[in-house]
Amino acid sequence: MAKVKVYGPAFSTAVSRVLACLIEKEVEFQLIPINLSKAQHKSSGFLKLQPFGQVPVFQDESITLFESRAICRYICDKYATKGKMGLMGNTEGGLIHRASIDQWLETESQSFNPPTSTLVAQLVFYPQMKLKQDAAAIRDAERKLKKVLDVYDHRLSESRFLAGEEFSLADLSHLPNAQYLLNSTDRSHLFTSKKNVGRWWEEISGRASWKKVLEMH
Ligand SMILES: N[C@@H](CCC(=O)N[C@@H](CS)C(=O)NCC(=O)O)C(=O)O
Repeated sequence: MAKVKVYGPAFSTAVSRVLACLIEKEVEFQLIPINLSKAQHKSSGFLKLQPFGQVPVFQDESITLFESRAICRYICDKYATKGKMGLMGNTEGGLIHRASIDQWLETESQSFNPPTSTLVAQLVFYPQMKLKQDAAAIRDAERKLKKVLDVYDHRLSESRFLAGEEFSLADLSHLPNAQYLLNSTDRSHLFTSKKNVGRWWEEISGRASWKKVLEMH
């Protein structure tokens, strides 16, 4: 079987979400480097694959996809019988478990990602790119993230993972932004000060798949 292709740099949060999913599912892939600082993602060739000029792009046989969470859902469905099972639920858990995973995946995308991606951009990438930080945007994102993590801490007092007792795509999807905030900024306390969030982070970030992604950064 031909390897699937992922276009983009492994340090990109959206790219590393897809890489973590592929490694969990034991799907062989080829990572095709795209140099963001040389604006390769804005070239006419790349825009034919991804009309918004962003990474990642994913190719498997005749399908070309963008949007990291949609790519991960596709990988879980297409490679359902490979690698880690149940990332998007299983027959035992049925519709209710799958709906719960979808709920927390959407929560990641709609509630966790906006403040965390602002903080990662402002606190990690802006200094590297010598861009001026926006103190008001940082404050606002931090305030919003605290509220989201209060909800998470309560949820994680009831269950080991967000969608129940099994690690799922919903947990995996949080790894990239959380990794930068916990390890590349002085804001790790936002997570570690919360007992259940801290315990959850230790468990999900300790997965062998995620350690492999970090080695690729
Ligand atoms: N919602 C998209 C976000 C993609 C995205 O924001 N990619 C960033 C890297 S993490 C990018 O390409 N940034 C360059 C740009 O927007 O010009 C996904 O999850 O795939």
